[in-house]
Amino acid sequence: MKLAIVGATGLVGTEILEVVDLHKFKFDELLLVASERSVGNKLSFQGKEHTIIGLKEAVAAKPDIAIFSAGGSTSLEWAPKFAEAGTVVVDNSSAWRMDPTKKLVVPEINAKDLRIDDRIIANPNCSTIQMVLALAPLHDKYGIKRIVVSTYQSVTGTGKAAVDQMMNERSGKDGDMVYPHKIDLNVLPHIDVFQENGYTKEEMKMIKETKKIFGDDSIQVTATTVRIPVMGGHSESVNVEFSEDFDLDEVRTVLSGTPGVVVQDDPANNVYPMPINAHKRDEVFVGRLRRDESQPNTLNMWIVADNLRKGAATNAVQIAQYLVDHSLV
Ligand code: 2RA
Repeated sequence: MKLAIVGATGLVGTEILEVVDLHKFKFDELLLVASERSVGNKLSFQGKEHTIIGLKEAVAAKPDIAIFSAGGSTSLEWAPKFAEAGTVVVDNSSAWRMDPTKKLVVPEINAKDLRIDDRIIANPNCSTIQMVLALAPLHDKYGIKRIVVSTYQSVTGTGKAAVDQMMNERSGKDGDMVYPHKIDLNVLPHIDVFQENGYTKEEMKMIKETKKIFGDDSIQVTATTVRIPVMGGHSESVNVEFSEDFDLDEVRTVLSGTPGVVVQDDPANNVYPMPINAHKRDEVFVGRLRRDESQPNTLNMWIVADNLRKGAATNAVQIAQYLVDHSLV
């Protein structure tokens, strides 16, 4: 098994290496790939020193799997080249997610749809992954009609420069502005670019990706995505209307029995999911479960996950592991 990590020096790339190690993902050879400016630098992993290589050299090495976290333009240009060389690409960017010929995979939900000829596999957006993982078992049981979601997203979703902006503001230091406004002691209802319809690209990703992952265009979704000055992960307030009525205890039981989901729901004892507790965890945490008393068959949920873990690195490594376990690579 020859594994390549493309974008190995970024926030997500670093997290992918951590998860590869933690999950004991087996490989015989590891290729750490980054932009030209990092080529030749050394990076130690599992007690071994690796020299970072460029994309051309990585394609020529014909890795079995290449996990990409290098931005959409790099994925658009290079994922097909790796695929042509016989590599299976698991891509964290949005480049391929809505391509009708590509699978958009959260392993617990739809890895079973993967086939041997899937050479470029898209990892959904972090804010989508945590929401659909928690909603999937409820969709199976009660049938989702409509989702209203508001997110509270960590600055790590933007990358290292955004973390630096927040920490500089917090310590009173000058530094580069990644966001159009201050982020510390503030919130920005603005993630990615605004579209003609007044939604941001991030909001449209949640809307479109949710429908694709559930394979059901009839599900109505609306989203407001907000950046907040935290590090540990993304939080989401989800209001979901079902076709069928539900029993709250049954909802708790179903969620508690869902792989990758942890229910933390005991408000009387101040127990509910928080990003500070989700940091560096692979699970999706669900709490504040309560019936929406303003309309029938509708549930309110609070969903928190580390966006660099299940929202990116963990999901991607789980896809890679599924490929290996099912001889799809
Ligand atoms: C964000 N979900 O949080 C987007 C991309 N990682 O910025």
